[in-house]
Amino acid sequence: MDLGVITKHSALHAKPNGLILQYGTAGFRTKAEHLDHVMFRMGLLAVLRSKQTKSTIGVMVTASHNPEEDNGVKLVDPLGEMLAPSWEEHATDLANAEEQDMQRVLIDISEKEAVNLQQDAFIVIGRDTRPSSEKLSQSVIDGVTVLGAQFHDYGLLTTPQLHYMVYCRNTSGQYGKATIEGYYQKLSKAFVELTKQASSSGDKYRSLKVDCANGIGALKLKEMEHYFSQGLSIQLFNDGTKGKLNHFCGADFVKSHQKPPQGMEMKSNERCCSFDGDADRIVYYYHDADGHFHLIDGDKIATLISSFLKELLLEIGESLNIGVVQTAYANGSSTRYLEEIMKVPVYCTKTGVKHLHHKAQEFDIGVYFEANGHGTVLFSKAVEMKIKQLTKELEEKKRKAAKMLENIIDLFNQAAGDAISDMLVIEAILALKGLTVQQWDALYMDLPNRQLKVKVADRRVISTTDAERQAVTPPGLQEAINDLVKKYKLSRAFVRPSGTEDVVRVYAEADTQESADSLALEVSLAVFQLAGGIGERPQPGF
Ligand code: NG1
Ligand code: ZN
Repeated sequence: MDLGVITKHSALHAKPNGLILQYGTAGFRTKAEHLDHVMFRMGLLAVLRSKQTKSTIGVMVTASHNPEEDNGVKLVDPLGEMLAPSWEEHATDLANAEEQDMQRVLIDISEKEAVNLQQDAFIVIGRDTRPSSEKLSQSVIDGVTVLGAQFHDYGLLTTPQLHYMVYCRNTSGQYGKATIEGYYQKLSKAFVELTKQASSSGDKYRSLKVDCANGIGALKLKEMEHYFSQGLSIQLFNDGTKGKLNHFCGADFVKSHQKPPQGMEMKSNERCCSFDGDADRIVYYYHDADGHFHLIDGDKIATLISSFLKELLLEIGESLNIGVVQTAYANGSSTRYLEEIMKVPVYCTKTGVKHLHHKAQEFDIGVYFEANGHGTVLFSKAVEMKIKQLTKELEEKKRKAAKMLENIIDLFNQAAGDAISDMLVIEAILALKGLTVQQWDALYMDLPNRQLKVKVADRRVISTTDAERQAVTPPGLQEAINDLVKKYKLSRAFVRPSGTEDVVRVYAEADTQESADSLALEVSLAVFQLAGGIGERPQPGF
């Protein structure tokens, strides 16, 4: 390491005095104008991680569903996974080091992690469509080159596409080609093969309306559309030509407001979906004939997918170990349906896909989705090999099912939750089963629920256990929640500090919307009182 050169370049990406940031659930995220030094330093850190793992490391510049003014950055580990926890700490230390301490922190990390500085390093970089992203990704590149590493800048990519590139490069092309065409070809080939099997009982003409949150998803779907147009026709809305990123649109808006995005023309019973700003989340929805809005969230996506996978496994006569992973935000009805009706084991982890991803790896087939629509399905290597084998061995009918499974394995992004890949799987399953969006929705009825945010002086006063379903501190809070929950039917509530916003999140569900709203408000007031609320007290009316 040429420390002199690093110091000189670092001064061009000076850290604002006193600014402290945390590598959170999804990397660093804040106002774009505060992130230049973080980008430079994450470029440096990515190089160290690459040298240590002797693998390609990814750096993605995005703030997902946050407002356009924000930005963020996260590192992608060798198999397309989120950064290892010890390195998240290094990221936080490095981002927060004052200018004069930066060198020492870099050396400390290298020593602690036994990084061989002579080792070659390779970094791949992607960015979303935010106005600030191009310049910020240049700062990442500055950090990478100062440490003498090689890199490839993919430019505009969805977050899951960058994960895909990292995964491909570290498996010597076995997973797929590490190019944008490679991604399009792999997914659309599997999709077209899969949907060819659909009988004519389904909708003859498969079409879907997609709200792209005015983000990167629009660009990439436009590029990809003609690869899969045989199986599906899509109509894009909020494609970034007019509106602002994530503003009154996108998966996060639709899920949290439980209403359609602006800028989308919905007719009754038409199947619609929304991506978020970096296209790693997807939710579906429709208006019924009475004009009522129906949301089909990540839980119902997981249910559709796991029931289809179970059917295929039954068909080929394989009893593989399949598990569904959720978080505390999963609707109670979905958990009950999966466990009691479908007889699939369900596991709950802490919020944040890295926790779900990790748990899902324990199964032959691990289906994981956050309620907000972020998820995928992981297949163990052994299962993948076995299915490949079965496509050659079995008798006709079974072979067909095995072939479908093989296509599904190819279609799911094994490196990360991916709105494009999830959309294609869902569309294929609906076509194969001849299901309408209403029939899918009718699998079970969601329990009415409400999510609220409470501002407190320091959200770290709240600590939790049992996959965030119980508050350990501050004292008395869990008891208060327990008492409130008892007042309502089919009720459940929990609170946790957000990993991406400076707020405490409150979740409540109950038998009616009024009860869920009222429980959420009462729990918010308890948080406000017992956890140091600031500003206005939580008020009724959402
Ligand atoms: P936080 O802010 O920690 O609740 C949110 C989402 C997560 C995850 C991350 C990363 C909810 C309730 N929380 O985390 O599920 O997606 O953002 O983007 O949806
Ligand atoms: Zn996202």
